Amino acid sequence: MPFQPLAFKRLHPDEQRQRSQTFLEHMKTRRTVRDFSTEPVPLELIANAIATAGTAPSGANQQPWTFVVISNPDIKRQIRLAAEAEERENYERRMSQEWLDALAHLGTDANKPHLEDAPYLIIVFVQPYGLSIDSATGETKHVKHYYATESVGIAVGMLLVSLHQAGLATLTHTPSPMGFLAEILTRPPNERAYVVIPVGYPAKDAQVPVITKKSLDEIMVHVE
Ligand code: IYR
Repeated sequence: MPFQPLAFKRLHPDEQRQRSQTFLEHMKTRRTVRDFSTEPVPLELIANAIATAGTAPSGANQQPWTFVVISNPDIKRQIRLAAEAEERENYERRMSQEWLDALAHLGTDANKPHLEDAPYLIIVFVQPYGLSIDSATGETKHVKHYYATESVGIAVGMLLVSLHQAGLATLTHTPSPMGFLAEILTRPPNERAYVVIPVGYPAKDAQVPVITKKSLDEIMVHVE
């Protein structure tokens, strides 16, 4: 495997501080949105965000992800109906009272109009293994992917940051179980749905719950 010199631009300490502070302030304004406008979004912004996610580090650089972008109204409707059916089971039967209590302050329920309202749904799939054709035998081989779920988690984080940076709103939605997504989208057998991300502009009257994030003191431990 060939190596090459790292292209790395060293920044002035003042610029480092400035950039990191500005970025933090911008990221503090990101909120999960559940009320979407139907206003269209340029596909280029979605494509750039996915390309950004594709720069993520991954186990053995295997890049075990697929991002399916849906704008087709019929497919969005199918996904909404299937997701709502699963979520009704969740809210009415499968989720424990403890889980429902933990969620109550977010005001969520089994109705998912955002799955149709948002101009785009990005369905992220994880590939626990890859498929390759053995050139000698012609047989399909399974190639194990290492740290696939961790890798996709990192890529999704970068996707959300890119979409926020582009002035778009997102929702990280994990209907459970998610098997219906691979079915509706006829994905290959080595892909498992990981998360559904409606993307668009917030509805004019969008409301978000009043929540706080843990302070730095609570989440950072410095071992000197
Ligand atoms: N998937 C369900 C329930 C849900 C679960 C968690 I954990 C949340 O942070 C939010 C919702 C739903 O989407 O309604």
